[in-house]
Amino acid sequence: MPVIKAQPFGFPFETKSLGLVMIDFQRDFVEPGGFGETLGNDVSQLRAAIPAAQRLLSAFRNAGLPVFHTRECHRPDLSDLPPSKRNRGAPKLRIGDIGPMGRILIAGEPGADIIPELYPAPGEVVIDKPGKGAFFATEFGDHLVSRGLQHLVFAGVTTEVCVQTTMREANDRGYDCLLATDATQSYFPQFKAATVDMIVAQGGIVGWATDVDRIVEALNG
Ligand code: C5J
Repeated sequence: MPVIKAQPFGFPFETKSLGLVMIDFQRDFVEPGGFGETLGNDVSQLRAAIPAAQRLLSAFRNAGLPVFHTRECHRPDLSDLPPSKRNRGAPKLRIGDIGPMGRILIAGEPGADIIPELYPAPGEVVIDKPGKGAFFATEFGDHLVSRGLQHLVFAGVTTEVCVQTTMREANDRGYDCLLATDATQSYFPQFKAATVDMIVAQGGIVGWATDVDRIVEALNG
């Protein structure tokens, strides 16, 4: 079985059961005027993950392996948006309000779509999710089961929120999860570092972590 060099130890995988999960690389998180900025974040920080995420995406596509993209967003009628999520804090614009990229975090609006640099290719599954985790209230789990996947590589934003939540959900469901450390980013560098540390701690209690070069190296055999 091939093994990817990783922390806390090598990540063994079978190519036939390997998939890539690209979490929430949406304009609303990465570009000015979106959800991330309304919360007071410097969204430019997330761009650091894009070049490595592009290399990872190309490697999976070239290997003919399945790629999943997720988008955190809500129905236009807000029926899947809990009031607790809409009303929390004091953002400049709330979810569903009209911003420069359309309604904030609403399915079908330009801001909720994936950034052009990492746009899904035809045939790649795109999961719209109302929560931070990709399994909650979606068909994501069914897609993984129907393709017989067991080993999942994760990239995306933000590391400690939707990426970590989805990795934890996947780990609890019995998947082997590997975080691509340079293809994920947070608005808070210390939170990214802490997330990587807590994923690999205690013998990989949530999973594994490594950089994109190690993953590409292993995919290229
Ligand atoms: C956040 C996400 N940070 N995609 N969502 O609210 O991580």
